[in-house]
Parts: sequence; C-alpha cells; structure tokens
Amino acid sequence: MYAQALNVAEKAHADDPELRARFQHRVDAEEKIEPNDWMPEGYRRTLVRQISQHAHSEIVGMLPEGNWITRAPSLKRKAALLAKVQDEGGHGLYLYSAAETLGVSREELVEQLLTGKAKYSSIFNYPTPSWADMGMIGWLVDGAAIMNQIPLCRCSYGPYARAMIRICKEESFHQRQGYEIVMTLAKGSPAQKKMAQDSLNRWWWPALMMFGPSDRDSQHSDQNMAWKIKRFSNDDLRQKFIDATVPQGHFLGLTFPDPDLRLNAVTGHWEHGPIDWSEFNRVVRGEGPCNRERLKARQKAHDEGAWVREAALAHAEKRAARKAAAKIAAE
Ligand code: BYC
Repeated sequence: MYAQALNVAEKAHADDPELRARFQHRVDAEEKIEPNDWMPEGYRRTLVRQISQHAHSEIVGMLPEGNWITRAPSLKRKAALLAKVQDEGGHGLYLYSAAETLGVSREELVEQLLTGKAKYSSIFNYPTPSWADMGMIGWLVDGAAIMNQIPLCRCSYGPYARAMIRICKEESFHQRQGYEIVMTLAKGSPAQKKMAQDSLNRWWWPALMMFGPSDRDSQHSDQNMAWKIKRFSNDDLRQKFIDATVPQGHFLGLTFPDPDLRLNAVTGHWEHGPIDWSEFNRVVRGEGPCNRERLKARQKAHDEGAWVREAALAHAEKRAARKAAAKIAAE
C-alpha cells in the first residue's frame, strides 16, 4: 500500500471549496498532482476507475493473442508475439501500481475484475480465429490505444502520466509489428490477402468502439477534461484514428467494411457511417462473443497462481521475522 492511504485526515476536508479551488488552479497550471497531494474525492475515484479499467484491459488483452503463441507461423513471429504479450502483462502491473498510489489494494482491484464489477475494454471480447487477427490487433487495437494513450502521458496525475510514457513506447513497437504482419499477408497469396481482409472486416468496427461512447453519450468526458485526465473527447480521438488508419489500409489494397466511408475534401477528414452502439452496449454489459470465456480464463489463472502468492507472502514474513530478530540481537 502506498502513501495516499495515510492521508486519512485530509479526507475530512474532501469538499472544502478553498482546497478544491487551489487544486483546480494547480491542474490548470499543468502542475502534476502526486499521491500525497490533496485531491477531490471524485478525482481520486475517477482515476481509480480509469487506471484500473486500463490495467484490467492490458491483462485480459493478453488472452486473445496468447491464443496464437503456440501457433505462430515462424520462430521470428513467435518471439515477437511472446514479447508483445509479456509487455502487456508489464503494462498491467505498472498500472495496478499507479492505481495503488490512490489508496486501493491490488487484491480489491483484481476481485472487482473477477466478479465482473469492473469494466475492461470491449475490444478484448472478440475472438481471434485466424493468424491475421494478430496483425489486426497490433495495427488497429494498438493503433487505437496509442491514439488514446499519447495524450494520457500529459495526464494531471503524475504516477499515471509517467507510467504511460513507457507504455506508449512499447505500444508503438506493437503497432508496427502488427502492421508488418498485415502487410506481409496483404502482399502474399490470394488466400493470405483474403485472410487479412476478413480480419479487417471483423475488427474495424470494434476498434472504433474502443474510444468509448459518442461525445453526446459520454458521461465522464467533461469533468475528466476539466481535471486534465483526458485531453481530447472520445469522438475527436476516434476521428484522428480513422484519419491516420484509412490511408494505411488503402496502401495495402484493403477495403474498410463501411460503405459510407469517404474523404471530405473540405475538412480533410474521413467521414464514416453510423456505429452500432447497441453492439457496444451489449459487449460492455458482458454479452459479447467472448466475455464469459475471458473471465473464466482469468479466474483459472488466478486460482492456479494462488501458490505463488502464498509462497511470496510466506517468504516476506520469514524475511521480516529474521530482520526483527537481528535487530533485537543487535540491541
Ligand atoms: N470498453 O463517459 P465515458 C490496450 C465505459 S488496452 C468498455 O466516455 P471515460 C491493449 C466507461 O468506462 C486499451 N467500457 O468514460 C492491451 C464508462 O463506464 P463506467 C484500454 C468502455 O472514462 C492489450 C462508460 O463506458 N485503454 O491498449 O471518460 C493489447 C462511459 O464512457 C469503453 C484504456 O483503458 C470500452 N471501449 O472514457 C493491445 C485507456 N469505452 O466506468 C492493446 C484509458 C467507454 O462509468 N481509458 N467505456 O462504468 C480511457 O481513456 C477512458 O476510460 C475511455 C472512456 C476513453 C475508455
């Protein structure tokens, strides 16, 4: 547990208008808020929600790709995929640590994930039936993640912003390895090109949904932007992603599964057709194609890892007892 947990006395002033004004002034001046600084309770809760959802997404996000580690088509592809999935595990751990600085325990957060109380990104509830999906996840899912996460490097909360700097560097490698897989398939045999196209058809709309509900329906955007947790709205980031990604797909000779997709010559933006928000809501509610499977796999990993947690705890207790005995002996 970290220092924020010690700030119990400060919680008594949770709604003090003067403290709130001073806090907002610091945020507006682009100062970083650190774990021991005073912060409104809503700010703390919002960060715990967002950072933990982000951590859960990284951990659950290991599963769709983990599915292909033993079946990667070459040693080179296997090594890169293995490294990518390990990076995602690492991102989850930095993010859980960042959330812990806000006074929650990792056990609580993991429990919220396993009991279905906490959300994680909708995108990881889709299946990965073909090798092309490994390319598509890197190109589209990591591409969308970078678009959303680069601005988080400037988030007002210091531990989250700092964690995001390293995460974004690694996501950039992930995106390139994904695009390179898709490029190889798109320039390969007709069957390989078809595999890439089928995969793009399945992943395009779910990737657009990663950015969250439209600005009209986003509940948290306004407050999160005022607190400089978020820097851009969901729709603005989605548009940036579409503008960056559509030319990359066309370069590979692929088409996007959206008959309304067209370049607006005046604005320079790619306009898109309507997003099926009923599908998004279903997946977020737990009724997507793989929600149950994902949570079952996480529960199994958690149960099978119980002995590691117990051994680590026993080791820590022994070390503490040895240290205490040595201290008494020295006195
Ligand atoms: N899926 O008011 P809104 C990765 C929820 S991992 C599920 O706009 P906010 C990677 C939202 O939480 C990528 N739920 O919210 C890993 C809220 O629900 P609650 C994960 C979603 O917070 C492995 C409600 O809808 N990235 O990169 O202002 C392999 C209303 O939304 C989704 C992050 O987590 C969704 N797609 O904005 C490869 C980034 N969208 O909590 C790659 C950090 C929205 O009120 N998170 N919801 O019950 C964020 O930037 C923001 O939390 C969001 C949402 C943009 C996602």
